[in-house]
Amino acid sequence: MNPGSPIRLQAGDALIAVDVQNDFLPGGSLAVPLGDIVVPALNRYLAAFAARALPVFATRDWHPANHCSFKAQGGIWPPHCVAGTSGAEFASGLDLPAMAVTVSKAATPESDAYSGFAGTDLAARLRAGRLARLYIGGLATDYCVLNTVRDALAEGFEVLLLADAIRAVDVKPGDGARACDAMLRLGARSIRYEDLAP
Ligand code: VGL
Ligand code: ZN
Repeated sequence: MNPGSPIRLQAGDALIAVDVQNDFLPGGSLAVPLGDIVVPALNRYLAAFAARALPVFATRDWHPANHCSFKAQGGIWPPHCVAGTSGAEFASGLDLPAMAVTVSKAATPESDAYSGFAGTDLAARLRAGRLARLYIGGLATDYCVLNTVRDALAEGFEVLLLADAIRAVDVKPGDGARACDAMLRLGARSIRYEDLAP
């Protein structure tokens, strides 16, 4: 349910595809349950952005092989998204435009970063492009999407959470739903593709 007028894509809008990488998809080393549904879901938004020549950013986990979040180093995750491996590649079916800006994060052994804003120039790039309203979807709802949305709001951006283009890890059942609640409480608006003006 999303009362209100249809959303018109406009100058100042940007799409942020969070960590749509092979290791987070079925068959990957840290597969998000049904994570692959975000690919066709995001592709619809990507087509709408492409039709209006609006900018797209794609964040990616870009870990060294000895990253602190991996179990061998005392972290909680299996190795995933090791820089330069096929698991770290964006999903091949994701229709990223040639102009998409890639934002790599958590690229040193000691730094973990769930947020696309943490230790990156994402905020500066968005401001330089006079981008104010961010459409955010991808993986995973309860980690990188949650933290990216939280930082985006803290940085003063308006956030439209793409409710039909996110999936959760759900280490604990309900984590994804709780993350969604938290994002809405912080000021994000939850939208679905059908809420866009044709
Ligand atoms: C993520 C777990 C570990 C994510 C990244 O992209 O949500 N989750 N690293
Ligand atoms: Zn990671």
